[in-house]
Amino acid sequence: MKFIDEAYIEVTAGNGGNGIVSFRREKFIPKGGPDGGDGGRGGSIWAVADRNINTLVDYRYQRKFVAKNGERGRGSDQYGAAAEDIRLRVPVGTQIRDEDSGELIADLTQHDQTALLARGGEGGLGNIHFKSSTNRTPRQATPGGEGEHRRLHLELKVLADVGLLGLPNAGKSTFIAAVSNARPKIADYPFTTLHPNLGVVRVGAGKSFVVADIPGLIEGAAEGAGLGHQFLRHLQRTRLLLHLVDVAPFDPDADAARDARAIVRELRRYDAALAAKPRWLVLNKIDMVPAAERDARVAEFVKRYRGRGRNALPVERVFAISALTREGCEPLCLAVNEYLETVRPENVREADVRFDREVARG
Ligand SMILES: Nc1nc2c(ncn2[C@@H]2O[C@H](COP(=O)(O)OP(=O)(O)OP(=O)(O)O)[C@@H](O)[C@H]2O)c(=O)[nH]1
Ligand SMILES: [Mg+2]
Repeated sequence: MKFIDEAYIEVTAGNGGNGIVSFRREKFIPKGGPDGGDGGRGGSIWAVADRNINTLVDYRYQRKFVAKNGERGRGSDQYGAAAEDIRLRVPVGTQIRDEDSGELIADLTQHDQTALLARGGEGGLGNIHFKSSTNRTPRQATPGGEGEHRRLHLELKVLADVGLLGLPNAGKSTFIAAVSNARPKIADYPFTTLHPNLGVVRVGAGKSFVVADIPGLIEGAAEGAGLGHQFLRHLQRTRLLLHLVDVAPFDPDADAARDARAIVRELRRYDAALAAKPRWLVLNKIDMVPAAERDARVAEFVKRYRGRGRNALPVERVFAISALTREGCEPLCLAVNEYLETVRPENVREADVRFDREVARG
């Protein structure tokens, strides 16, 4: 299944059926009263969050949704039937905006949560409603109301407590596989991960949090380098970012600290609020550094990453781990959990997030 996190659709609700003018015609009753019924309501269009789907790919194939009109009223006091509503299923985490006004119409963050996208027109009134003591033969009826029409922008932003950030090959997927139930693809070439993977990390009885692994980010992503930077939207709902850094890059000319600073710049260019989120440094692949050199390597990295003067970057917490051997992973997860408990009583509701093995395998 293809992972798609953005789509543009058009929804048109049905018009209400017209009310009609009609009079009873029965044998032996020369002047029957009005009996024109009301029109039925036009079909409305709704969005419904469904944890069983996790991509907007369906809305790349079908983009226009038109609900049926309500039936017109008929004689003999018969009301027209209402048209059926259309319910569009979207992944949990989908935000829906009016493309023309930019207004946020819905942010569906829970399974089964529902939002009205386009309201069906009301049915018109038949002439039975216009009868009065002075007007026994009303020739009046009202037309059905028009259904709403909207152009919409759908954007999926996954729900996770913690987001992983870093260059390709930093070991993000290896880390999420080491600490959670996620089984993403891992490989020694850049851009292995092409879509977010979610994993649940369990830290002791009843305690867990959700981590999002996303594609690698490189300098120039804002201009489209690598996979671009659009997937950073999946970090926007997180409470904490873990910036993974390869402390033992294969390329001898690589400058881990400089590259890490470049990642922060890209983050800022995408969204200043995202760059302002709490961000911890996680120095990965520490197994590649001889034990005696580790402390010095970490200290040197942090010093160069932080920088000086006006361009100094904040350094909140620093961890050295090996996602491969799992060294240091547990203390990190415990610290993350402790931190999340201080910033928010409730973590992302696991029940609302689906961890699709099919998609995870890519
Ligand atoms: N020695 C060592 N290798 C590691 C460690 N973590 C990851 N690797 C290796 O680094 C390579 C890249 O790992 P991935 O987990 O795919 O990296 P990623 O950050 O998800 O990469 P992209 O998905 O391309 O952004 C793989 O060959 C891993 O086996 C580690 O702690 N130590
Ligand atoms: Mg990956």
